[in-house]
Amino acid sequence: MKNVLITGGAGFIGSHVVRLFVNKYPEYNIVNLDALTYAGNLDNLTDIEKKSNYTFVKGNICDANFLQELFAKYDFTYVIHLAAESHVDRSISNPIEFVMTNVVGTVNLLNAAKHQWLKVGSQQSADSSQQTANRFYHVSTDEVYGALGETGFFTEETKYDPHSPYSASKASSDHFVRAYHDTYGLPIVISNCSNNYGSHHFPEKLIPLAINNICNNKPVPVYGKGENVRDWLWVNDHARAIDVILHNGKNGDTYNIGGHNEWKNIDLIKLLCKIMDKKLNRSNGESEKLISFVKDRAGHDLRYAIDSTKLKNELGWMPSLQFEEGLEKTVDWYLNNQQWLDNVTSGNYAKYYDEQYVKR
Ligand code: NAD
Ligand code: TDX
Repeated sequence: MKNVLITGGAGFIGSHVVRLFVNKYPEYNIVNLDALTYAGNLDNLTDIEKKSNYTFVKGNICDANFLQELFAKYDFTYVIHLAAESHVDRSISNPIEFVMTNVVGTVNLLNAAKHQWLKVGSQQSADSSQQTANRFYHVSTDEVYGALGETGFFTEETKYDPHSPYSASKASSDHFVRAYHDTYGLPIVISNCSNNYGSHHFPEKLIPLAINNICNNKPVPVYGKGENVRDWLWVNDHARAIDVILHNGKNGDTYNIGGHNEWKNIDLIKLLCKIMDKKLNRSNGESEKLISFVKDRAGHDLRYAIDSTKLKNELGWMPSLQFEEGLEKTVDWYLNNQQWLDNVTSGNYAKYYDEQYVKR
């Protein structure tokens, strides 16, 4: 039985990755390590929490000693690292938390993996073509590439040019992961994905925030003129890509993941309003009246768009779902899970799982 560490597995994307791996790989013992910050919610995983190949551990990646003990206990074969502070607006008001978790936390994890996998006397070398039994998979974002103008795409060769404290912290963590590969020969792989959407998305992010506000007849804040463009990918397709890259990606390589699905924020919100009118039996155009243009985000990147040709050509991955269908599915999920939404908006979801904590 291989032990597989997934960090941040109680968050939005992490919970989908945990679910996929627990269900698809009964031969893996999936250890979900999560600090349960405001964004981590064990209610995201109630359908799989009792499975025998799943273990939850509450812990913080900023605690280096705790990580070394955890690696010694489980001797992980793979690490899939998703734990992060993930919201750009929060990074603007509190950058240091992003440095601590996204940079220091990632380096702590790298150190723990290096300590466990590259013991003194091991035959590992810094040869990037070497395939090894272990793998440190770092989940990153397209935001490290900065902003595009009206045309063009981010490829794996695009120069890093982060603008927000969030993207700067993610860029820094990406550099550290590559440095551990180049310097110590740590077997790594990195993926940079575009904006995800789907179920269990915390309602501070654009799509779930808009759904929640429309339901409650509250204004839907659109930053600036709503001209900024994002490339949206269904979260389950991201999880599928992570599965493919973990198992078949090349040691030391980077893969871009995206849906070729660009939307101006204002067009996306208008589409969402139309879907919501239909679902809530409102007259056509009623939800759109809630759109409220507000002050722009500082340093707001104009456009992101991912070229995922490498992933398609080398590993055969393609998005599985059309955006309109995925958005409707997402709306349905939120309408059918009002209790989840009420719990996360009230902060009433922090559960204690003392018996499973790893003692410090
Ligand atoms: P999220 O904020 O929903 O979840 C983050 C999880 O990490 C939470 O469960 C939280 O409790 C946990 N966590 C935070 N700090 C921690 C710490 N110090 N120790 C242990 N656990 C901690 O984030 P998400 O949207 O699911 O993003 C997951 C990863 O994917 C992040 O690395 C993010 O940068 C990346 N990413 C996200 C998107 C997106 O559209 N959401 C796109 C591309 C890449
Ligand atoms: O209320 C809002 N109004 C608005 O117009 C919010 C919350 C956002 N926006 C705009 C800002 C962006 O142009 O909508 C777009 C999407 O915003 P977010 O949902 O905050 O996502 P973004 O900033 O693009 O970052 C997301 O994608 C990349 C994730 O939060 C990151 O973790 C991921 O790396």
